[in-house]
Amino acid sequence: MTILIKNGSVVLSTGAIQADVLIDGETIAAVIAPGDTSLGANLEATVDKVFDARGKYVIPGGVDVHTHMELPFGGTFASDTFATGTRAAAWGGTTTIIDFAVQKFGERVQDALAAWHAKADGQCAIDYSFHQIIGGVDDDSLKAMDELVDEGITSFKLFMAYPGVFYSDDGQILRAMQTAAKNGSTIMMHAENGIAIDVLVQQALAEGKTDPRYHSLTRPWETEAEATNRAIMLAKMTGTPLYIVHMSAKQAVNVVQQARDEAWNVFGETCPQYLYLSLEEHLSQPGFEGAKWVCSTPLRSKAERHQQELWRYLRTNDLSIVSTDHCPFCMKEQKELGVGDFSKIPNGIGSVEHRMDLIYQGVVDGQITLARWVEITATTPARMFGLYPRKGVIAPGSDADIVIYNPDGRTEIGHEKTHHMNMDHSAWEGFNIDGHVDTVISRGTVIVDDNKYIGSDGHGKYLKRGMNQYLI
Ligand code: DUC
Ligand code: ZN
Ligand code: ZN
Repeated sequence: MTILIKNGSVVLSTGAIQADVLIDGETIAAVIAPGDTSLGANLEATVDKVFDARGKYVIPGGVDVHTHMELPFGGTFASDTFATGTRAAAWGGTTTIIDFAVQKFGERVQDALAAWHAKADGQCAIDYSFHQIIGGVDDDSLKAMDELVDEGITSFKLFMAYPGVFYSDDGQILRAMQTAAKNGSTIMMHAENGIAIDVLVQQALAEGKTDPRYHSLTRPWETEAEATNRAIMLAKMTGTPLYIVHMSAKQAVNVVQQARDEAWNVFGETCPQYLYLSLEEHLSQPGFEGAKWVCSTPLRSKAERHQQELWRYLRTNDLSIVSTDHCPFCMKEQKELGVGDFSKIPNGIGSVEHRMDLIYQGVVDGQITLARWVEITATTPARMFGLYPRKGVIAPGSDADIVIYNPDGRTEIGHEKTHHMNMDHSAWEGFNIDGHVDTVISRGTVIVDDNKYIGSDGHGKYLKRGMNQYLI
């Protein structure tokens, strides 16, 4: 199958150019400058399908490096399967996800990884890969990290939060970082001081403070900034690259900024929820409504102006990537587990379908440039996690993962009946975007067009990854 996308504005992390894009099979065959007839004066007549992208943006498919399909959490499982979650991702212009395989304490890492393959293989609408969560650092799991790197899993997530569940103490973190420093992989860190948070949670509950908003009030910014600093210092001691996930507190990103000013290999990620949603407007809604917005790190105070600072840090590249931390739970029977006790509300928000749109709105609002939109949602994620130039760019030889984005379109996101994630509500109800995902192509196959999903479960291939391409 050959496809020609003509007359569009091809947006790369380096800027936009007028060009046609020729796809042959699963890859991009050529990016053709206006007036270049070297592939034939009437190329259009020779291809199988033509898209006219006049007035539209032609961008690399989104790369969401932080999702949790079917994550076991708080006595339940994240409600999207790999089939439903990747379909929803496709609707929103994301053509690659990296999900987290979970090793729990006492489990073999290899078995945990095999279990994740069993959930995902043959199910995905788009290409996918895994990071590995190490929930029990010991001699066996450290050895397994080396094995996994050889298999193309080049990033490992540790938790400084959730004592008794995913938590690693500083000694375990140091050992895992030493291993990563030797085998060249990247450590991803959930940086919150879980020991301090657990004390604050117990104290709040003892005082009868049970509403969802106490989730944020018992995880103050200091717990994020302290853990971020500790993670950076431990990483510095070992020389491992460190990627801090889902950052929400401006003070924590300031710590990342200081490390980056020293030219240390430290990187920060944020998520749409921290750029748009807040403690006051969302988590504090009356009754149990606020449970929809319980996630960790938590939504922060609008009055403290974290959102403006996070956008600024995206401009300065102290935050390098916007992922979703997609971790959906229904209200019914899932979030409801925490009625009367906020600490029992499963943590997570579903956004995998909306990331490209929500961050495009940042372009419309003047927060970031068009090129930076592509950079933080596609190009940098691919480079950070060893998928570039196969993913994250429109260039000859790259996979033909392409989105035709219409800046004159409109996307009303939110309502349960209009999104495609397996959730009975939306954290994004009422958000309207001045743009629209018109067409999505995954490895040369059109999977979304004209407001219709025409892809298939199992089209997505598992991706072995190389190393982080930002190391100095
Ligand atoms: N944060 C969430 O919100 N959900 C799952 C795990 C996490 O770290
Ligand atoms: Zn986390
Ligand atoms: Zn996560």
